[in-house]
Amino acid sequence: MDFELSEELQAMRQSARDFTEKEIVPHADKWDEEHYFPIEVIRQMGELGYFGTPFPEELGGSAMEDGMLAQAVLCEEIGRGSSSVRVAFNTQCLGTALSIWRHGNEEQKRKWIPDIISARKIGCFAITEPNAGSDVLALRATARPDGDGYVLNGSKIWISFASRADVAIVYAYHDRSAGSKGLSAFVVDMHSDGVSTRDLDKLGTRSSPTSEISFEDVRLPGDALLGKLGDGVKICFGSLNQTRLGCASGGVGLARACLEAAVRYCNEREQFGKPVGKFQMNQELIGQMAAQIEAARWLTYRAAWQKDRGQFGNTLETSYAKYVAAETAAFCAHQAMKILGAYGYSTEYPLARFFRDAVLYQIVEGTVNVQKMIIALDQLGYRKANR
Ligand code: GRA
Repeated sequence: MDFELSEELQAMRQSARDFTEKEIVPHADKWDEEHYFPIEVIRQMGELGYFGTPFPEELGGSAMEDGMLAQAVLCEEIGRGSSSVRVAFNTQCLGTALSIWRHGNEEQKRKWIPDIISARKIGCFAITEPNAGSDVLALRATARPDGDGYVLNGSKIWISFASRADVAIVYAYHDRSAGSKGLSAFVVDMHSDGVSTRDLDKLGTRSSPTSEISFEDVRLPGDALLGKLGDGVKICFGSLNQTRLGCASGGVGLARACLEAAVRYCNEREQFGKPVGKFQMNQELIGQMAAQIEAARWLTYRAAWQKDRGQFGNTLETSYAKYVAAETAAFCAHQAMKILGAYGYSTEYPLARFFRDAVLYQIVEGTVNVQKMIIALDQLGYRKANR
């Protein structure tokens, strides 16, 4: 066991930290207020290789042995600056390019991966529907086999980046009568006829567009199918198991931003003749926040480290990380708010944004309750999480 990041990863972490300070932190509040999607920053991250760490060089990646750990490290740094921008790790790597890499054929890999991980093309993945949130298999979209290809119909909701996306991984039933074996995954060109989107407003992460998608008789070529017909469940749950890592890392980043804001305030603000950090009630909050962030980060690193050893099916350990990180983000946002008081509640300072964004981590990519259920069913011996 080695608790040290490699020198290469330490350097990457520092460069992502510098990038976040320079390109994200000064603008994140304004972007959020204006619902502005900073696509140019995401393209820059793509050029810097942030989304390509686990991929081979011939596909434009950097083929790092610890490429998934690198995703966790980079995503935490970006998430510290903006929970909206960190979504890009899921749309450009963990939920899109990585699924194509793990399940696609050579032609699909060459066609899509270099453009997605460089962010020349924006990606998204579309699982959730109005009536299928936690209950994934209740989704209703269909991709009816037709000649050489398929005809896609249905609607998706809460899909990050969909309205700006060039490509989507879409989950739809090719045969509803076959139950879970009738679900398939498709790589869909979002500029196809019959695709339309509508942006949805939300409490937080407002510079990450979130949309409904409508697919109306969209003709998909035969090579849109990812893996084999019926591989949809495997690809979908496999992909969620990677995007949950992105959420966990983002949650750790956000929690850190809250801690940093609280520490700064504790040292600067004086009441009753001394800095408020001298009061034990605030020390208790700082101590709890710092310890929980450490715990969440190590769970996240462990899950990433397993994936780097080929254990992409580590649902249990990924759920531990996602669950603890989501609760830590919410906890730290709340505790920091207690410390900053009116300066936290004011929209002139970033803590109000962190507070709104923290809620997201408890909802997306499998709610906190879904993570606890996965863990509990495994513990009770009812359903093994890693399969
Ligand atoms: O027996 P069977 O043939 O029916 O197959 C079952 C099982 O073997 C079936 O799925 C199979 N399966 C798998 N197959 C291959 C399950 N896991 C795997 C796997 N890893 N590989 C049904 O399985 P089940 O265990 O009976 O599942 P369930 O009870 O239907 O559901 C379990 C559970 C609730 C945990 C699951 O559905 C789940 O994880 N739900 C949460 C969904 C979720 O995370 N949604 C997030 C959507 S994406 C998102 O939020 C992003 C938004 C923002 C953004 O775009 O960034």
